[in-house]
Amino acid sequence: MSLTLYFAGGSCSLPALVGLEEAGAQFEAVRLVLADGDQRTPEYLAINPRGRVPVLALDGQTVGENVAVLTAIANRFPQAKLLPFGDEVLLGRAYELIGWFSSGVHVSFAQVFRPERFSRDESAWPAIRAGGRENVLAAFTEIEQRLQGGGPWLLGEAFSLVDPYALVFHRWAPRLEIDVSAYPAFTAHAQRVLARPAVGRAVTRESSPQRLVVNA
Ligand SMILES: N[C@@H](CCC(=O)N[C@@H](CS)C(=O)NCC(=O)O)C(=O)O
Repeated sequence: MSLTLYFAGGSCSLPALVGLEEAGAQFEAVRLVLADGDQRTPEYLAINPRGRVPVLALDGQTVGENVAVLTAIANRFPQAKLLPFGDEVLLGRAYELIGWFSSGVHVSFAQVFRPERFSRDESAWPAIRAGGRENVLAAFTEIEQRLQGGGPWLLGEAFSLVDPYALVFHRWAPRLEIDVSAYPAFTAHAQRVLARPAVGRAVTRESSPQRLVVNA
């Protein structure tokens, strides 16, 4: 069964890339450059009409959205223990966090990065941005408190794909001029995630030359 991950550097596709690297999977990694609009090309819109990453193709059958992509990867490689299948409380917590990251924390960042998605009225954008930033700060406080209450990983003793997903937001903090030193447990967690060899390989892939061929 062939596996292809469509991803972009610095984006929310990082946990999917980490999952494949943690599992030692054989896969093709196709890098998009969002700043160049690769996600809006007809070639990519045929893969994901929403024009977003990540997308995982399993034998050419595509799955989008982090919650689904991460589930598919964890399910494919059970020996890698990427999600705590078999422990209903921990699994519930994993999906609670993945759901919140995808539909809450990510959306708060989008309010700051892409206010035009929330209102066509440009005069509303400063308020949308300000509200998004406040929501991100509240989310960082919650993540900080969770990690101070128990660790070293977000689900406790065991690493899971929730951890590199949280790293995505820590990496975006400077773009909102958030001082991460105010979140010491979250910052230590980000460093712990980055120290994993598989995460190092995923980060290296983020700047690999291979990319979706546009207008070739
Ligand atoms: N809800 C989606 C969000 C995916 C998403 O927005 N991805 C961003 C990268 S972080 C993207 O592809 N952006 C391209 C664009 O907005 O044009 C998920 O969790 O997978």
